[in-house]
Amino acid sequence: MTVFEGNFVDTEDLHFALVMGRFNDLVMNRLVQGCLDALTRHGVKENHIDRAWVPGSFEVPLVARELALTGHYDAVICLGAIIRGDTPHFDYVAAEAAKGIGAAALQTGVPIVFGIVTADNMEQALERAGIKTNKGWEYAMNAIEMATLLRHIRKVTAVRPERYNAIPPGTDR
Ligand code: INI
Repeated sequence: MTVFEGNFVDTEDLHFALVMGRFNDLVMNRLVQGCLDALTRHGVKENHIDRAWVPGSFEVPLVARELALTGHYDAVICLGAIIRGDTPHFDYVAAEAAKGIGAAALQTGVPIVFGIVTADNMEQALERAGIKTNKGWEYAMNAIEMATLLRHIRKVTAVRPERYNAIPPGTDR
C-alpha cells in the first residue's frame, strides 16, 4: 500500500504564482501578506513567487489558467475578496470565480487554490483577512500541500510504471 501525501518541508525548489483581484484592496493586501508570509516561512524562495494583479475575482480564473499552462509552477494561488452588496452581482462573480478556478485546475493538472474570500460585509471579510484569522496563510499552506502531494504521486508512479501506468503512453490524461 502506498500513502500519498504532501508535506511542508520540501519546499525549496517549488515555484508558485499568485493571481490577485484588486477589488476590495484593504482585504486583499492583508490576504496577500498572509499568503506570502506563510510561503516564505515554510522555505519557499521569495523569487520563486510570481504575482499577477487582475481587476477583480471574475478575471482570476483566466489568468490562473494561463500561468498554469506555462508548466513553470507547482501550484497557483488565486486570491480575491467578494463582498455582498445590495444586488445579485455577488452571486454571479462568486459562482464564476469558483467554477473557473475549478475548471482551470482540472484542465491543466496544476493545483490551483481557491483563495477567494466571500463575505456578507466588510467586517466579516476583514475578520478572515487578519483581524481574527488570515485565510491567506491557510491558502498558502493548501498550495504547499497540494504541490508536494502531486510531486509525490508523480514521482512514485513514474518509477513503478508496471503498477500505475494503466493508461497507454501518448494518451491525454
Ligand atoms: N470583484 C471582486 O473581486 N469582489 C467584489 O466584491 C466584486 N463586486 O462586488 O462587484 C467584484 N466585481 C468585479 C468583477 O470581479 C469584475 O472585475 C468585473 O465585473 C469586470 O469583469
